[in-house]
Amino acid sequence: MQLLANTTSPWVRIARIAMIEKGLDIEPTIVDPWADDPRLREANAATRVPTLITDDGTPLPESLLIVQWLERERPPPDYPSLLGADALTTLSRAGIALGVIDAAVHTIITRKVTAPVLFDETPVGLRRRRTMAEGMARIEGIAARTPFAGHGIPTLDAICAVVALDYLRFRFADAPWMPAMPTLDTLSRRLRERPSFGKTMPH
Ligand SMILES: N[C@@H](CCC(=O)N[C@@H](CS)C(=O)NCC(=O)O)C(=O)O
Repeated sequence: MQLLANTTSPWVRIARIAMIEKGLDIEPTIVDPWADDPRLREANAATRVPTLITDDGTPLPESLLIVQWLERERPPPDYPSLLGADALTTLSRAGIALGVIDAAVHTIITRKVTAPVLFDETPVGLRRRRTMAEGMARIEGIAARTPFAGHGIPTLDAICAVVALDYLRFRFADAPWMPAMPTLDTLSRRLRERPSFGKTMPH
């Protein structure tokens, strides 16, 4: 099994955390998706990370498909459930964080082809920023009212929330529009003690 990955992508991190929590702690194969690495291009027509290549050589792109496959291949009770007892609530919460991650990655990628100010201050750039700020404020509110499963095995909502938070701290460190997120910061610090989160911090 091979995981084509890089060290910054939040999508890669979701897949890696899920794999490690399911007992598949394999060393990722680091590739640069922007350099059109031939191994990545062959395995994934979209040339994006993460792309998993299973033991029988089947390429599996898309972080959430990898999560879905893991849940099917390594189901509870032998392995931890990534969906928890209330799958709908878990997925609904995860959906907010995924919107944030998408907006953040979109902003960073668009900056590659335009000057930062040019994109960030455009109507679309401001819309992406609003998604990040509002999405994280909502997740923070939810986490403060009904804690994520931060004490036990993290489910997909906690994984996505912390991946979103750590990615924003990594890419938009001093952004004045970032809401205060004390509950999520605490959750992130606590989960970082787990190898799945600790060894996959963006860098
Ligand atoms: N929906 C995909 C998104 C993957 C993605 O966009 N990966 C980025 C890195 S953050 C990438 O490889 N980009 C290269 C490109 O867009 O050409 C997933 O969930 O895996």
